[in-house]
Amino acid sequence: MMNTNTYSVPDMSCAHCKAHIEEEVNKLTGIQNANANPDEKKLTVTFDTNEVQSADIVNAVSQAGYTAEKTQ
Ligand SMILES: [Cu+2]
Repeated sequence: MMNTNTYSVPDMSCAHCKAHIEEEVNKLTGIQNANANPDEKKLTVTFDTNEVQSADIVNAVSQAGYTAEKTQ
């Protein structure tokens, strides 16, 4: 099943952060779309729940060096 989650990423501040976060999240299997917005400090991810879980997305953002908290 496809699901879209939104995460708060308070320490994301510029286009470099955006690119880095999106790259790490897109490495996961099952990601359909990852869009990081540095102005709103928000990450929106659409993913297949059969292949990847929200915790994996949070971990990928951690790998990039940022903190993500699920907001919806
Ligand atoms: Cu940055």
